[in-house]
Amino acid sequence: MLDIFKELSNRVIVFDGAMGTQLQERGLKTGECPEYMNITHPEVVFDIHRSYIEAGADVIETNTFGANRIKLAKYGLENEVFNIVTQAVKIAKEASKDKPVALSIGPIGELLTPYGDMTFDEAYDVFKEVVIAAERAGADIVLIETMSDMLEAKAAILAAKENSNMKVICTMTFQEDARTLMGSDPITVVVSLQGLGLDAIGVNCSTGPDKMVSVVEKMSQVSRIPIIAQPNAGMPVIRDGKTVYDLKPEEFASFFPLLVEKGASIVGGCCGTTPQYIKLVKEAVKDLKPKVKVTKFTAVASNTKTVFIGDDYPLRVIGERINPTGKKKLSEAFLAGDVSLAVEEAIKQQKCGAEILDVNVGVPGIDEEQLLPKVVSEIQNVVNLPLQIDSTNIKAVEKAIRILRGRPIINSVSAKEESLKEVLPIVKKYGACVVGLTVGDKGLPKDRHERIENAKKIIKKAEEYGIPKEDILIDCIVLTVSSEQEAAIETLEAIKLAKEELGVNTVVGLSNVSFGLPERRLINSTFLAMAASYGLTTAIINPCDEAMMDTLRASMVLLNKDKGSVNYLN
Ligand code: HCS
Repeated sequence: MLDIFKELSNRVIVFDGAMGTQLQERGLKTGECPEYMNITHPEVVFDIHRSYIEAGADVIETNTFGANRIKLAKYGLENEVFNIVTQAVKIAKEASKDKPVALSIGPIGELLTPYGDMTFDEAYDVFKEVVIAAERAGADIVLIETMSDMLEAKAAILAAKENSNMKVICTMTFQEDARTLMGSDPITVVVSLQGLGLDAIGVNCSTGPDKMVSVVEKMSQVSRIPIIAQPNAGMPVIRDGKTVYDLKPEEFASFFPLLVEKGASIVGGCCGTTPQYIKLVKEAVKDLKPKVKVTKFTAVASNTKTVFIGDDYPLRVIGERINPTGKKKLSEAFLAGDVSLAVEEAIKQQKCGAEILDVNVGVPGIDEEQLLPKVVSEIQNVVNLPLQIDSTNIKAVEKAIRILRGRPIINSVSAKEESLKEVLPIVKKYGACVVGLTVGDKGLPKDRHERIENAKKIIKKAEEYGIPKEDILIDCIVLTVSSEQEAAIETLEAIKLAKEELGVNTVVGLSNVSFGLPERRLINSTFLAMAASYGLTTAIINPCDEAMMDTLRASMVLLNKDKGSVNYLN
């Protein structure tokens, strides 16, 4: 059997083209169930697969795009998922012989909350049923396609990863403005989804190949995995009440060298394409080599926005206010299951200039596993900032991350064995970033060297789990200068060493530094400016503290990280 992922080092892989529009051309009427053709007209489906193989496709996609119980229920076929998927895989395998078969999974057809009523768990179960049937029938790859909502895509990816051993590919659909229907841009999609264990990520449907070029180009800026592009045969137009695609096969195929140049290494077709299109695509890419790229970056994301972190960017502000410690009202609200105060606080911090929000619901006696996901879900519905999930209860962290749109930071892992063992597998599984606390077996670090030793231990262990150091923010631990005056300078020096010796990003929560001193805001904001000049990349602060934010804006001008002083002047 052809291993397409190995083969990618030699050549571009070609998937097949459209199924739905091909079925229509071969007799499927409006209102009929396309996937039921696997049962009623297997010879038609077989013939489509064979034509694609003869055209040169390396991979065949099953006729299962809508074979989930929710979509099938529209035809009274909700109990036929297993039969339809089994039959679809069987037909594809017969037709493809030694070529891999990819299970096509399209959107459920109902929106997830808050856009609709479906929950993440319900979506997960719908996908799981399809995945299990397909693997049993012998499918090789899961191709999750035409997704508009990153959370629905995530439910499908996790259903595939957790219930099968098949390779998993996911393509999202972008509109002409290069955003999905739910507002996600190509960079945000890749940053958010690639770390979930995907084998390739990309774009399909919606537009023709011309409009896809810039989407692929953006994706490849942040992609650590192969990129797939499956365009339509041009933009759909309605003619005589029918949807048609106007781009001719020759013109369609002519864009593929450019798609490969911009970073696509797996290509194919979507609606309106036929075996003739795939034949010409195959010819167009047959002598091309996929581009080899090394992508190193640190970024987190919400549903609609990516925030890059690092030396080349301004110091990023993580809002610290959603934390009940020392806050009576917020603690009481959380205990009563009321998340409205946390949501208000999120909105307020966004207005004040936070770029990421820390979310902590840790009140003694609270059911964090239930509350943390609820708070995260409500906050992400109203605020478009990436989130930092802050809890020592790893089960609560995992539950919150599952239903989160975007890429979070997990706060935190320490250099202690049990913490590394508990937290890093979750960081890896969900492709998150993580705060690495430079606290080890000896407790709080006494100087810069102990901080760096602890940081090294975290980085090494993370690498063993396959987590690159770009995904770690080393917390250089701020202690109180009023009890130990050298504490602040040790933190600052550790920030510098972490950057220069270890090449990692850093974070601090800095209000501790001034504890017990008068004029705390003065000490805090001065320390922030100093930390910025030592190379700090991220700070956990109160973004509504004007002294802090003013100092930060001024520091960014002086450090040449606010080009044209744009933020400062505004
Ligand atoms: N592979 C599916 C995608 C539809 S958007 C089809 O029918 O061609």
